[in-house]
Amino acid sequence: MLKKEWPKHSILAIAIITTWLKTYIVYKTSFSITIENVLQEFILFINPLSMLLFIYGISLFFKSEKAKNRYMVSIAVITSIVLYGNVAFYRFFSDFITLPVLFQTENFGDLGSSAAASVFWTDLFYFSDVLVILLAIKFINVKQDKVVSSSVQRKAYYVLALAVLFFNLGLAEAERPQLLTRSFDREMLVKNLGMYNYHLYDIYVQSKSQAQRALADGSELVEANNYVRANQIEPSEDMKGIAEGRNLIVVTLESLQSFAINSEMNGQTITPFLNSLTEDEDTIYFENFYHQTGLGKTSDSEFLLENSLYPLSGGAVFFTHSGNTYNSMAESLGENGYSTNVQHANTKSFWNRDIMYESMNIDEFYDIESFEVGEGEAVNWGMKDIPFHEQSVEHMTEMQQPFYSRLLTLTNHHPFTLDEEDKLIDEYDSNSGTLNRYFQTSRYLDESIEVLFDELKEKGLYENSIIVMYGDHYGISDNHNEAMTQYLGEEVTDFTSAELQKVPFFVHIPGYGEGYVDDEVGGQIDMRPTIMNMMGIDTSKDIQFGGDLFSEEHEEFVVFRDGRFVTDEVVYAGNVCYDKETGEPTEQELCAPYIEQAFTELEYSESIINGDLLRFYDEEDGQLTTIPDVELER
Ligand code: GP9
Ligand code: MN
Repeated sequence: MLKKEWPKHSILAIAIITTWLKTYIVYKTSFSITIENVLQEFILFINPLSMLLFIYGISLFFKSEKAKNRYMVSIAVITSIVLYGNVAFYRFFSDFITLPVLFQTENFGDLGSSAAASVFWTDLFYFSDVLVILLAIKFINVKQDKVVSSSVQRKAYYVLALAVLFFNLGLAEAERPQLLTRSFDREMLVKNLGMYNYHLYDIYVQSKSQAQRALADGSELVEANNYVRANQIEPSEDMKGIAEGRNLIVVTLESLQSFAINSEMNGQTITPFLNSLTEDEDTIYFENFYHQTGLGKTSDSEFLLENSLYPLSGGAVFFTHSGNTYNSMAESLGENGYSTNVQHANTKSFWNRDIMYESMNIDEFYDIESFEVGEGEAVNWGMKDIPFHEQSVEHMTEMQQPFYSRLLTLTNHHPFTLDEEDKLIDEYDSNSGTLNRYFQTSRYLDESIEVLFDELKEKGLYENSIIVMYGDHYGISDNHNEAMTQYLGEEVTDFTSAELQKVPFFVHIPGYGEGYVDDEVGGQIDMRPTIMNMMGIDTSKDIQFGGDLFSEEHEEFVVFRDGRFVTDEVVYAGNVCYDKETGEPTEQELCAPYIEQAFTELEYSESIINGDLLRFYDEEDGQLTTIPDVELER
């Protein structure tokens, strides 16, 4: 029986196997997908299979042999087009296709003309499975069997397909935890899910946000805007325009938490240079400043910085809403005569930056391609921070001034590995290798900042710039509480954990002369209004959820992305209200009024992103653009 049936599905088997193998060969020859170990290679190998089983398997439902064959050829053609489309795109953009790029007409125009210029006859290989299937149909004599596949057979087949899918997902989860919820990199998605599954996932993510967008109209903005206006504060008069016309350099201090500043580890100073800045006459250091990022980590911090909106509760907004209209700090500075860019020695598709930066109107992105990584200059995630800063400043010498240049550091990133020669202090001695190494990489990051300052001075860029630096998010998660308890000498409770969300925030203004340590409670949401006021740009009509940290009116209320919050008196975490001073639980009433407000604030910000509501807003005159008769509160 089995023997008899085998030939019946031979075309199906041939189709699946050839498309599968072809896809794997294309992965290996037409894309540069980094493979670090055998497991990753295995995942890459099996990842086309589940989807191919599903779609080719539909042929089992066809009655006529002809229709069945025609269907399989069509699938081979469609999957080949998808694959080849990605190859063509990759040749020019070193990235995989995602729906938003197809709608960004400029991108597409570029692609069209350049792709046409280099179509080779060898590209026919990308369609080789179509040919194999056609030949198989022609020459293989499939046993003619009047009986259509039984439903039991089809069920068994789809159980197998599902099993392959879950096996693949399981391996991917083991290799890259939170791959789907965080979805940090297209390459990672393709590597773990496969090209075809990736596209389905991309379609799902993008259509979900498109649907929410389509349902939204400008009227929802009225409420959010009213809330923003009701909480709006007057920025500081003293700091207004203090850096007007200067270059603005914003440095993201990867994974740096405030506990490393002005403290020691086994008698060794962790961040000597940054410590010196806290006492520097040209620096204001904020010691009660918190990160507010969610799953989007670094990219969320960039989002907060540029827009003064909260990132999303699920997923990374850089991925899910990269097609939105934003009124970023870069855009405003651009309108005020600044050239704007981001420098980061990593692949540009990481966190979907290449696409999101276009939406935020950042003129240029110096990604890994703009840097020369010499021998010994890469570790862990990529280029080391010291050569990165040297080359970044080199780039600055060529920028049109005044510029806004944002530098994203990378060395102090989990798993915090360093080359021997860059270890300037010893490891710590806890049971967490992560924490032990963290001190060393933080020390290296600190060293690299000193290099940055020196380079700026040497290149004559220092005096006419303002340098703002902030820690993006935690480096040491709650998984290392035991080791942290040892380091801090006190148990890490929910209260401590919330306080550990403090990240450093430095405002360094060469020539300022009145530096101090500021204990104002603030968060990343406040960076945009604080910086813009110093740059002399009026943001009174912008929709921002933060406020100028230098203003007398600034409200000491920081909402974390997960709903926890901190004020100057209380910390609310794990549904318990703590006294900020003592860390002891206190009366719930002290937190009660803020609980609702924290929620409302996150909701309004989320509705703006989900509905892409800023497309209805004209920040020039603070008016809704589509519903002219709605009067906004001012
Ligand atoms: C990657 C870098 C680190 O480009 O920004 O990302 P993270 O994992 O910290 O979000
Ligand atoms: Mn980061």
